[in-house]
Amino acid sequence: MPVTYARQGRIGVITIDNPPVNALSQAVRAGLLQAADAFAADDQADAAVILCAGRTWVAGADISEFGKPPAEPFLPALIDRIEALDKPVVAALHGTALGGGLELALGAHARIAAPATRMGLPEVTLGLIPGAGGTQRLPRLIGTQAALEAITSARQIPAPEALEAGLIDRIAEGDLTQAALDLAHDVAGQPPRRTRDLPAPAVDPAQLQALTERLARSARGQIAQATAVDAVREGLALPFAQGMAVERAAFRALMDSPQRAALIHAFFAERAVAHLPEIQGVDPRPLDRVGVIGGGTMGAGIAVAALLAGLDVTLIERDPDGAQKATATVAGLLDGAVTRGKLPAARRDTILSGAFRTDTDYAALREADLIIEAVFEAMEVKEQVFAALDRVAKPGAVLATNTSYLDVNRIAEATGRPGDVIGLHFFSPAHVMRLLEVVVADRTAPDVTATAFALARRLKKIAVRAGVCDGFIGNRILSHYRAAVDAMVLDGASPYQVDRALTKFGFAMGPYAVSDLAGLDIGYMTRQRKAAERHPRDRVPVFADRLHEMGRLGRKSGRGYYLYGNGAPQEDPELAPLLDRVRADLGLTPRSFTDEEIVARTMAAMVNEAARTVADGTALRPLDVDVVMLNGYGFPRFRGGPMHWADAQGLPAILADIDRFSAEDDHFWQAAPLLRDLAAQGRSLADLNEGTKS
Ligand code: 3H9
Repeated sequence: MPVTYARQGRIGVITIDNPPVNALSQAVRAGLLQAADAFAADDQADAAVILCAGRTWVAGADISEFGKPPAEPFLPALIDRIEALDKPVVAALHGTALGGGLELALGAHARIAAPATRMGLPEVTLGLIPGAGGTQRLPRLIGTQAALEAITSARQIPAPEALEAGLIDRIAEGDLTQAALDLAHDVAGQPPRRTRDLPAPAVDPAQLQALTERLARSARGQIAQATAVDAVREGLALPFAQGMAVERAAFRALMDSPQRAALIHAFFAERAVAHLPEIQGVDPRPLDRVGVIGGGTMGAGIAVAALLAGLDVTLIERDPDGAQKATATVAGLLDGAVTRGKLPAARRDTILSGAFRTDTDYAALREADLIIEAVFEAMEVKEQVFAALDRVAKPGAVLATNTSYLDVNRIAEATGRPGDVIGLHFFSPAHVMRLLEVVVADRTAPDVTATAFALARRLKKIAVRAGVCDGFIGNRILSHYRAAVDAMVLDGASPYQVDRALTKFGFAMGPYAVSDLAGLDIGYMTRQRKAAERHPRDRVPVFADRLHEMGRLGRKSGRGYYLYGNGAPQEDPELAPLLDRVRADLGLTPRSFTDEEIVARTMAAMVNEAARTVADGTALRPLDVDVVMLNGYGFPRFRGGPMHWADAQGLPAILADIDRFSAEDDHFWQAAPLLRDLAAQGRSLADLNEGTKS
């Protein structure tokens, strides 16, 4: 029984106990309805409290029920029933009161919260709007503007702010249950204060307009945010019951939308990646002291990520000058965290004077539980570092490389303890980006993999398991679709059009703007590295080499594909003639591409290579690819990731595109056998996410 009804003195106590997050499953809704009826019929109870067992108040509707046929009782009706009771009900919140959970609390007649409670309506992050009264009750309690801000941003409001805004009535001092019972005693005998009966607040058209414009930028391509604004505005202009009908209709329409399916896939996929079969039941090794080798952008970022998570960090640089620079970089990044309100200034000071130190001698890493190397990307350098680490690291220390493409098996063989070696591919800036590719080499011990996943949890990052290959999951797929994009530019597309088409599709940035940000020397070095293994039919982006030779390195040199001054990046009028010259030298006749064609080719290349990474085990499942591309490569979340997107298009449609492109270039465009097999069997990539909730 996930919901129980009992009585303490003259107060009815309704307890929800549905671990892990007390989601409002059908059983919970049915139980709540029964409990509400029991309370209504209980002459001995003058008021009731609703409490949750476990770590949190209700965190929302049960998302795993979405997309399935809805089952009664429906949440809006249940909340209406509770609100309509003629004896007061107190909601006692703790943990996170989210979505339908907060809506349930809004239907109660008084709300009390433990001091650390956070409240929010995160439905837009799932492609939905609040569907159980949130758009109509929240504005009545805290005003239209504040409600719109909360709903469209999905922000979690801390208890003190909620109290000030009028969202809750009290913050519990001491024991929450006792404080809730006290509040119930205080309101017992009074007429219930129903949120629905509060006057609908005014809507300021100018503020609404400003919000709509802001959302057009911040929620580009997404439909839920604008739908939420409309539901609040239209609903508040009507009597409550009609306002609820407006909300319900909009909620139902979104429930049927591909964006909802994509965003919920992303939600469950991000959790599924942590359930790695090979480490089930395996204890991670102890992890308190971290060593970082190399204090460049990456090393300093990793050090800061670890420091912010409360770990002790020793950073090794080559000489005192390097160590001093690294300290300055780390201090600068910590300052940034203070400025952004992520770190109290006092904690920065204790970190810098206690948990963080630099050294120039590997011997300082003798006590480290985990050592992460972030030195120059060259096999000989890495091998030297690992051989040296082998001499100083204590037995059982995890030895990690932050390489983004090198062979982790070879690096592991440079030590006498390959079982302790693993790849930890952080993304830059490492203290901000949430993705961590955990590269498991042939001989990596399971408890080393478990330690990597435990580290990710501690750093609040999303770890995805990857196998060893050039580029692992993300960079391997990137280099393949990047080749498709560069081929279009060779054939006549403008890099600016490519960037526009792909940002319109939803990518955070276009590939050429990304090149400028990373530095054109990065791609140049990669091409040099791979030149020897190049196939005669591989198409070389000669224009990129030309720009590099001209010293146009991107943002850092003020000029790459774009021009960088004080304002926004500008298109460079000299780029088109340069491209024309390159094409003429290669004997290519330029042709035009539509935006749709650009997207189709980019996506087909991405999906094709992604299917190969799944087929050869580099990625465990299609959902692992999706999580990598969503969190490390700016793939639009509302499209769910390339594998989810491919299923939504239908694999036969993707294959038809690949076959069409293959008629021009059958060297690059060869359909992955996995795609062909799945399509022939009428199956989807999602079928391979077997045993997961997505
Ligand atoms: C909604 O409410 C619609 C209504 O307006 C209208 C309805 C008519 N359902 O994240 P964690 C699972 S929309 C089902 O790792 P944390 C999760 O998959 C909903 N399952 O923990 C995981 O399972 P597993 C609005 C859920 O401590 C486990 O619980 N609400 C749900 O890092 C632990 O989750 C939201 O969008 C759910 N609602 O974070 C809130 N939530 O162990 C979504 C979680 O098998 N949830 N699970 O992998 C969250 O944001 C976080 O889970 C929360 C806890 C902050 C609560």
